[in-house]
Amino acid sequence: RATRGLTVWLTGLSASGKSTIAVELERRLVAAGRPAYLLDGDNLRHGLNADLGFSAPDRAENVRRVGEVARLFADAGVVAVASLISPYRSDRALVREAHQRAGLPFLEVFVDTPPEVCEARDPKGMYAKARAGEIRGFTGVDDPYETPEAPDLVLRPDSADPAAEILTLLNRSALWE
Ligand code: GGZ
Repeated sequence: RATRGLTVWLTGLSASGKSTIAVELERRLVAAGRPAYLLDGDNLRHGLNADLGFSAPDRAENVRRVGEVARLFADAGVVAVASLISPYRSDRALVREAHQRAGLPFLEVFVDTPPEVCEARDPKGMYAKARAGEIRGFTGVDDPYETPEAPDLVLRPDSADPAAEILTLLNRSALWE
């Protein structure tokens, strides 16, 4: 086939900057003539995953479904850009394995914004609600986030151009011809 698809998987805390980076990455890929499609956890929870909450099993199913959709897009030659907290190592590992079985590249990108920075940003006031006990089981407050042990890329909040770092990785890895 002419173009090879792959999945870029952004994982990190709420307000870490995943969505902003994902939107910019998708925009630049499409501008460069590379079909790309954004799969945002928060958005997909309104439709595909509207039946899921934030318990560990529901998050696992959320990650599994988005992983399957990403794999289908990648198989069709599209760069799937997934943006989900995906707090559990085991859930992310299963998505990687599904891609490996299909012979499709999978890049795990850890958006490594420290918890205190995410909480200080708090664009939707979610951390404040979690601290006030109005939301239970909020990632980073009273629910776990398991940091990636071997991510393909780590993005820190002082990065001048995180989307460019991902594009450099994609080009350097020769993941497409
Ligand atoms: C974490 C929650 C929760 C709880 C609602 N824990 O920053 P946001 O607000 O706009 O995006 C977050 C979104 C997380 O959805 P994901 O599908 O990425 O999560 S996961 O991969 O863990 O399944 C957040 C909002 O949902 N939100 N309640 N309890 N984030």
